[in-house]
Amino acid sequence: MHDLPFRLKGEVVKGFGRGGKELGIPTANFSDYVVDNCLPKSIQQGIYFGWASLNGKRPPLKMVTSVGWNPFYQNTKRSIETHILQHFEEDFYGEELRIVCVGYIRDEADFESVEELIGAIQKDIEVSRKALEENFSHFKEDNFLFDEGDTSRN
Ligand code: ADP
Ligand code: RBF
Ligand code: MG
Repeated sequence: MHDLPFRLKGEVVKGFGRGGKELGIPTANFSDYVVDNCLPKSIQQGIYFGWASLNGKRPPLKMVTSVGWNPFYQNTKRSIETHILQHFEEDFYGEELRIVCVGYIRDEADFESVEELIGAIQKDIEVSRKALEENFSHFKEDNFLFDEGDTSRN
């Protein structure tokens, strides 16, 4: 049913501005070009987990990605947003994000309150962390993530 894994790369752009940071969960957004042209047609909206890299460099980073219309906010545009499971001191807008989505967690949902949305996302993060440490750890070596040959970039 889900055509996994699927892979995407693109520049990190500004999102809706209301901001995952407001929720305490920043998300690096892919551009409309990537959303409209690079997502395999068979991929349904929902929450996926997998591995990411920035600028083709190590280390591989655990991530969780939301694909869809964010029903809680009633967005009219589909978005693809990746939360990396680690703290960054600085923003990385403009950098190249690559992701390999290896597992599907759930469909996007609507919620009664922002607290419930945050709770659901925190649960997704814990499910992802565990799955990536256990059954899906080998995908962190996926060739798509790294420019190994180009030593000037490592
Ligand atoms: P926007 O609406 O512009 O996407 P967000 O509030 O979602 O704003 O913040 C996203 C930005 O925060 C990312 O583009 C990135 O530069 C930065 N950021 C910092 N830490 C993380 C993280 N752990 N995961 C994803 N993005 C992060
Ligand atoms: N938005 C929704 O409207 N419904 C969801 O079920 C939902 N789940 C998410 C799960 C994860 C792991 C992440 C990172 C985001 C999710 N979002 C969801 C998107 C969230 O509303 C969005 O990141 C913020 O609005 C900032 O753009
Ligand atoms: Mg965002």
